[in-house]
Amino acid sequence: MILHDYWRSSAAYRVRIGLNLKGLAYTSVSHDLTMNEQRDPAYLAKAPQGLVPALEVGGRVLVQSVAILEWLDETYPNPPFLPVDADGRAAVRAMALVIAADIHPVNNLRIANALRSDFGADGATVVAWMQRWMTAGFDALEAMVARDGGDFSYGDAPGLADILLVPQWYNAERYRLDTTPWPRLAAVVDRARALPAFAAAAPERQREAD
Ligand SMILES: N[C@@H](CCC(=O)N[C@@H](CS)C(=O)NCC(=O)O)C(=O)O
Repeated sequence: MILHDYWRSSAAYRVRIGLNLKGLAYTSVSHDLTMNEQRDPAYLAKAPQGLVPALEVGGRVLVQSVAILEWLDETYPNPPFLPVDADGRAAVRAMALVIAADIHPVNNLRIANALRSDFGADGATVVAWMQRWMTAGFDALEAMVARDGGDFSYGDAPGLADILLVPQWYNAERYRLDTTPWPRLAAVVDRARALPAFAAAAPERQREAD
């Protein structure tokens, strides 16, 4: 498997965690987002949105981190990323979507660049924007994890919600968001980060990390 990757990409970080949890070996090909390498024509031919991650496997290119994680889970069922019951699956997918659909898309690099170039935002304004949407999402997630969580976001085993939470928490720390309002999320993140699959996927452990 070839993972089109970037050490600091939280969406790629999700897939690194997923691959590690499944015990799958992969080769990482880095696309430096600061150099706009994700827009290279050769990469666009594989991944038309020009975003990382993408996973090349068996002659196909899978894109969109959540779709890749669900494909991994369906293809390699153990350990599972989702609970067995429909209610549990809906709860975990809802947690994951708070991040994947409601926080990350408005905080992505291209959005930050557009705020600067098209709307004249300075660095402090961009950081305030990032923090605002992470705060809204984490407020909701804290309540969801209080209801359904245990050692991890849902129950006592790591799953899809944790795979998305840990990279988003990394972004929160990167943008200096005070995370003390979310003690349950913080506890889950600490527990997850202690697991080898999560630790090995961390941005600072990637070869290209500066
Ligand atoms: N929804 C996509 C988001 C992918 C995405 O936005 N990746 C970011 C890095 S975290 C990226 O490649 N950004 C480059 C850009 O905005 O030009 C997914 O989950 O895979």
